[in-house]
Amino acid sequence: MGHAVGTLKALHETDPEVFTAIRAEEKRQREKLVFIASENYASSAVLAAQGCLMTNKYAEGYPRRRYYGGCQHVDTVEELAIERAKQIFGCEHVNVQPHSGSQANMAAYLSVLKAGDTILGMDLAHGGHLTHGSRVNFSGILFQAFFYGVDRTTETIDYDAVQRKAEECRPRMLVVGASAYSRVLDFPRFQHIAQSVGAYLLVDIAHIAGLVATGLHPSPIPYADFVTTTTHKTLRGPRAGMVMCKAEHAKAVDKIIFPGLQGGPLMHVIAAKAVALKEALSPAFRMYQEQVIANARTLAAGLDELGYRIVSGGTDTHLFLVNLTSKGITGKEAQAALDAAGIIINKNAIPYDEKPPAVASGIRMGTPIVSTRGLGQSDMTQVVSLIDRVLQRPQEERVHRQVRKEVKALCARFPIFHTYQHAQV
Ligand code: DSN
Repeated sequence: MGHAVGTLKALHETDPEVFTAIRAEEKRQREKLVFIASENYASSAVLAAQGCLMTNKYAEGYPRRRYYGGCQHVDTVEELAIERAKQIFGCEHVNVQPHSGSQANMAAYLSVLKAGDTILGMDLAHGGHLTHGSRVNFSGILFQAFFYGVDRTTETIDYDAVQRKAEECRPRMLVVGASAYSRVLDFPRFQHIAQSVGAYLLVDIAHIAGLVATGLHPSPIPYADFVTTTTHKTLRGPRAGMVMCKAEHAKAVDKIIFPGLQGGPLMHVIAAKAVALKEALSPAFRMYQEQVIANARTLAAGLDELGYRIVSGGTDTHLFLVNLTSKGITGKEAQAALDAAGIIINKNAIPYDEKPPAVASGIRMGTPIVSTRGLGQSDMTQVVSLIDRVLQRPQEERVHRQVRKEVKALCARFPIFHTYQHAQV
């Protein structure tokens, strides 16, 4: 107990195995080019808060209404997180306690629905999310789930088809949001569809939260009953969730999160959410989000020029899907080859994919991480060429080696984790 709070030196002495794994992960994050659309590098300030001693505190309840004594300081951080979320998103109410996006969605559902009710969400196979009704997830186990998807030709949401589907299945809740859809979502239209069948509207902005926060994607707040998000994707905070809602649902949402679904809130994570939300209020954060979109567009356009088919023809956001069918390579093969070359992406089903998800015909690429490192559009042009060299010869180790070297050199031009680097043990 003699060390300064939370030092790597203490970790090294107590548990060299975990210390070594963390150091190895740090090196991986430093030296690889990551294009996983849902990942980001949280700032040193966010990491410091998330690793802080507020993890020691129990604080069931809400600020100034806790079940434990000694909550003055955790109340401060939770109130800061709440104020900042309201300021950024303009929501009437927010609960910052969900441990994850999945729990945030569960809370939104269970605040107004009961088991067996009908929900209508975007099909996972078309870019939706597991928690929007997939039968292997709580949302598909608890509720009767129906799905809408994208049009086969345009590969964008066909709103008339969503309307027809809603009229057929009469959901109690219409669920909007995606993890692999690159186009702007039309929230007024979704609200119109929900209202026409008497459904609640839940919009999950986990992927696009940073873009919504900075006005680079329209906000669903005026249209939706519930807006959920994770805080670690484009929003660049700690790994966690948040639920925003209309004032009329505030009591039900708070009650279902605690005591309904969770016990003690993770106060260290809530402190880190407050920090991330402060960062999201800065002009630099808007510039960052602009760069995220510009980088995604440049990357997609560059790949398109080399004959890679971009699903829906391009992107309005931080991500896009590449259909690799015409290149004669599966998503799984592409992921493995790029990984060997130091470029991290994930295989992804494309709409109407004939291959199983574990193989997939496509890959998903996102630019939140590389933009946090500081890479710009000219670097994206270099990345296009690196990716193409690997995917032209996915089996050739010589190519992997050469590209890996170039990736490492590119990463070295954009260093990250200064504090870790200087934390000598
Ligand atoms: N697993 C996340 C993603 O990669 O999009 C969503 O929860």
